[in-house]
Amino acid sequence: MSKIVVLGIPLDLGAGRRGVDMGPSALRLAQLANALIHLGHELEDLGNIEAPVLEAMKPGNDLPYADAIARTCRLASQKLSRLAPEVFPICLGGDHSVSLGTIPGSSSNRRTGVLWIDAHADLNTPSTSPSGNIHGMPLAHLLGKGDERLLDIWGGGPMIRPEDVVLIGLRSLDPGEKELVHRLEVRAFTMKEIDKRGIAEVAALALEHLKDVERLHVSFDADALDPVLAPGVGTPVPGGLSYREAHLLMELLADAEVVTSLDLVEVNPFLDIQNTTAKIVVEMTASLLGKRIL
Ligand SMILES: [Mn+2]
Repeated sequence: MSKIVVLGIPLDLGAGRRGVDMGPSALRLAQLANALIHLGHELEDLGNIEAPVLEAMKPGNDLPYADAIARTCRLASQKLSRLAPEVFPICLGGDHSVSLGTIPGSSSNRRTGVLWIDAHADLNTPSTSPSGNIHGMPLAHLLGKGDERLLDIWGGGPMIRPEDVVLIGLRSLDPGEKELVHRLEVRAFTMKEIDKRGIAEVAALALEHLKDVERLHVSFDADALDPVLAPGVGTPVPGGLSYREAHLLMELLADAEVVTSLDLVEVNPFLDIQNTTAKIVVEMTASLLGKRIL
């Protein structure tokens, strides 16, 4: 059993649609803590990192809100980096830009692998992004490409190696993201790969690919799930992971006993139906942390 720490990061400045700042509340109200305590884990909730409110800010000219996002992510990273290495952090977003803080913060200064479970690759840079929204850019920055203010969260340059990243659930990429996946040779399992191989084989290949890392961070974007199941997300894309595919992926990751930290991001209760999306994400988390059918 693990010692789990929960940290909310109610940041929505990286997203194009509002409401994802309520994600931490939605996940807590969906009984995240109880679900994990029930499995025998020890859990401490550290509350939320203070995140700026859009209405109280002036957007910058170039990359809107980059300074505020960098500040919030740095606070999250500092808080997480003070945890003992054996503690398992669960970070509640917020939009996916929070991973700019959670991944360096959870790395314990070790070689860290990242399993990015998402409909999108989040591999845009400010120069390739069609929307300019930073939640479509965190993975590119973690790989060392993009805006200095965001790279500076961990002191500049790449935070992780391209060979230590695996993407699962992809079905919507911009041209610049496709180019970066090919150029950096990032291992990417699109929905086509999942349909062809089955999620069990994909999980095994992903784990094999990441076998040399010392820490393994799972960054789970709720929009990886099919929007029929999980409608409470800002950027839904049809044809996502089914209920069982997502559970099986989590169960197989749990069996491997290699995951050391987790993000749960992009849950938007404002766009949801009776908190369904947060409830499913909590179920997925329980599977990742050892809930078994038998
Ligand atoms: Mn994402």
